[in-house]
Amino acid sequence: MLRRQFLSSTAGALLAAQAPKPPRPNIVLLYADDIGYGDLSCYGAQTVKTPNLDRLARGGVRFTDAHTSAATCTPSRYSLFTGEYAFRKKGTGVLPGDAKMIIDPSQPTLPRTLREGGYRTGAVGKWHLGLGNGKVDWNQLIQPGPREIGFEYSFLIPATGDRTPCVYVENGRVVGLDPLDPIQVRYDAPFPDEPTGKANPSMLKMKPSHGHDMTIVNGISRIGYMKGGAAARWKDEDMADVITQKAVAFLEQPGQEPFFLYFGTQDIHVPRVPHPRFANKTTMGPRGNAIAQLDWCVGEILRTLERRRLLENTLIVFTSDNGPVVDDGYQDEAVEKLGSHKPTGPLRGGKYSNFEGGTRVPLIVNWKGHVKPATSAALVSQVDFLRSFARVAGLAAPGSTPPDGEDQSRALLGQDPVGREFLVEQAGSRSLRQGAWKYIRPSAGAKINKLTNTELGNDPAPQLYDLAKDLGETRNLAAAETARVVAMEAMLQKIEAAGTINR
Ligand code: NG6
Ligand code: CA
Repeated sequence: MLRRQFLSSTAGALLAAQAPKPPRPNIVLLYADDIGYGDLSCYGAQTVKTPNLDRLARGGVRFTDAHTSAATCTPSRYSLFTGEYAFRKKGTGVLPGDAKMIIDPSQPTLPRTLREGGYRTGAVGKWHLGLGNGKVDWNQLIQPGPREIGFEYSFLIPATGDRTPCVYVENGRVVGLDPLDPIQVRYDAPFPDEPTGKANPSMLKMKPSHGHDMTIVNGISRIGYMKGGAAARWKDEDMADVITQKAVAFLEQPGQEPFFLYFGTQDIHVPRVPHPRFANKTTMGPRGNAIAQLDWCVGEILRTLERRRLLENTLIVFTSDNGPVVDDGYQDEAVEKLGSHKPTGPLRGGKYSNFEGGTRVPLIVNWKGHVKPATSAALVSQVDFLRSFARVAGLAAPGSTPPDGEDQSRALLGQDPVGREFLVEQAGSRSLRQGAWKYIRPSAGAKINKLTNTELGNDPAPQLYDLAKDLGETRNLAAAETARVVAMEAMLQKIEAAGTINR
């Protein structure tokens, strides 16, 4: 508060006297979980309708070649906030729910850059970047956390919907915790008197298909164990309402612009337990209904901005953290009721995969009156959001930002049809995109994830695809184009070496 008042009374007055104020849009980053390239009706889905997202896309730029940095959540979010490829830092794979925070508070981050530039910053929803220093006492103030990397306000799902602890954490404190019923969380062994899905399948309202057989919360067994905190445990059915209400409250604070809101939905990650009012929204069961619920959440955000007459002054970005998966560990009829729906659209693979389905996701950028409605084939990556949003906000990117993120603000605003020259995709192996060429580095990993039935794209031989002619990555041209393979492997190594200063 003090800082804001000081800025507005002195520095702000000086600036105002010198030059007309450039528009500094609010930035709302809507970050869905596991939404695939083909999961929205504005990206071709037929069996689910996403009218709010479609409206956002109709009024903005809809990207056809936009990427997360990785094919799973934690590394993608790491890159999103730091502008650094996650492969540069050890320990940035999918985290357990009791992991320490993996972003070093001394690192440059998107929220801190905006906060230091005068933005009010908030994070609501899925975090999955770890909290605390490694030995979190969930009954005390939990830090470091979002505040230490630049979010003034936070209301978090600490890890994932399927991982303990199954409680919300607001500004570092577990919400609704009864001090007489303290919480304990562990991942190494069960608590003797706390029921698990493995030992008590009859207590479950949704059974696991693989894994997910540990502590039972709200009739659903999870990954990880927890004990206590009964009053604080979430109800999955209410989660979308709870986090949307928190996001709306953040947006509604009067006279507090510009703001930056990161809104990370639990939808459509497992367990997929949308509110019963979405029960019959699609014929696809919980996975389809969770997409409908996600669209509702987006609609509530849009309606709030509209009500506050902020649409002309707000850059709204919608995207996902990795590609789609159908059976990700619960018997939720996703496979049985999928029908003709194609979660990856025309792409091969999906979540966890080196193929395009792993990291190519929907991206919609909308800024009423500033962004011309269009479809863009520009190659863009979330690793660029730090530098690009800093530019849009009229701020200098932090000097020590690692080499990965670029200022792609022109591409993101629909003014440059090309975007990046190259980008790295991280899954079991690593891939390099250069224009329409896609090189997948040889890897000894499994070809198929037998649990999720995903083609992982691992192969001991190099793979090279020409996506301009073969978007579905079916014709490996590596043997015919050996020089290109050698050049792309060399370039990948050069990119990897360029960042060794960053751990
Ligand atoms: C996997 C989980 C999966 C999901 C994923 C992380 C099992 C068998 N599978 O290990 O259900 O939680 O991790 O998803 O436990 S992500 O979107 O957060 O990266
Ligand atoms: Ca995810």
